[in-house]
Amino acid sequence: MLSDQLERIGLSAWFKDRLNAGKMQEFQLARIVSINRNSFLVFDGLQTITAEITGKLQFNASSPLDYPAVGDWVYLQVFDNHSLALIHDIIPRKTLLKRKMAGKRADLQLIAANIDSAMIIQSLDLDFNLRRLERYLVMVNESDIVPVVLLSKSDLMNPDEVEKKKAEIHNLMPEIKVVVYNCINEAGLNLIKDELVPGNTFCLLGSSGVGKTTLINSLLKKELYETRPISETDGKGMHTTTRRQLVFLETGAMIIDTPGMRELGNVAEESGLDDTFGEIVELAGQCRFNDCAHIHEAGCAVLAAVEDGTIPEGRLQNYMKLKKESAHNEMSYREKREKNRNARKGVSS
Ligand SMILES: Nc1nc2c(ncn2[C@@H]2O[C@H](COP(=O)(O)OP(=O)(O)OP(=O)(O)O)[C@@H](O)[C@H]2O)c(=O)[nH]1
Ligand SMILES: [Mg+2]
Ligand SMILES: [Zn+2]
Repeated sequence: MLSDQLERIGLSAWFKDRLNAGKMQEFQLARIVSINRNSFLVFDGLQTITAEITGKLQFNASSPLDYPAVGDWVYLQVFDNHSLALIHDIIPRKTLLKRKMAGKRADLQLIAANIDSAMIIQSLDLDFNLRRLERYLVMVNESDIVPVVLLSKSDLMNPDEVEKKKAEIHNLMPEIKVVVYNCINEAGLNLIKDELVPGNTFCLLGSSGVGKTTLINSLLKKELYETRPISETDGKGMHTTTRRQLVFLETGAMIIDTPGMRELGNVAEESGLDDTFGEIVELAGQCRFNDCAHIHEAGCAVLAAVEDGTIPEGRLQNYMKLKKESAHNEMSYREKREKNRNARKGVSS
């Protein structure tokens, strides 16, 4: 029998349908709250327990995908009055937010599992950047997670500026919800609360210093997690949060705080690109040549749209850049090594 407390922390019908009857006889269920090296903090709706993964799970793991991520549901074996626990397996994931790190062998990093909606935060004063926003959107769209854009620190901007920035996003991506707020006088905070559907899991993404942790503290109505002012010299965040952390709000919504990313990493697949740059992909279908690269070709519908101002040039450039990265990622590790070796020998490929 599955108890209410698991439903309260996100165990919806989707997961219940995918539970293994045999494993349910042997183990209990819990959700990964945070990870510190080889030690996992899990919550079963009643207790927080420290756990490790079994040697078998470790032995069978062939990629980072095979290890638990924050937000994952796992089969847990609990010993000795909850002083020790073992994670035996991961329940199938509904969604998985991940990124590719350039040039590293173990180049896949799991950000969070079983997220319903990702909140991408940019601060209105220093961090607002459409190209970076597009990059985040590609990552989120690729995982089939609904994105919401939060523009923070509205107390530092005059309302006209705020409206202008909001309109810039709306003009490019009319289908994305944008919420303006700040944590000083809490304007807009209720709009964010409206987004936080009980039983759903959210994830905060964005550069260091945009106010991710401050938002969580505001929602909790207490200074539970550490925040730090951004640097006075370069206006950048101090990388205050160092670990992903699943937080349970009183309302029943769950929200994962993440450390600000130094580099966003590359995009992995084409799907997220197509979703994020839908209007460019659509126009590309109208180019005269099937293999149009939209650089200088005659009859290029994309360039015509840039020309007449429908598509900002920076957006097209960002699309091309991300597409190139994506193609590069498609190459296997071996191919990359080959290519680098040839480059060293002066062979062009
Ligand atoms: N003026 C103003 N400052 C804010 C607001 N929200 C956050 N801050 C400040 O911004 C600074 C950085 O906030 P954090 O919450 O630590 O930022 P973070 O996104 O969690 O950063 P990392 O953990 O490094 O990724 C702190 O000094 C906050 O007080 C806001 O709405 N208005
Ligand atoms: Mg933080
Ligand atoms: Zn074209």
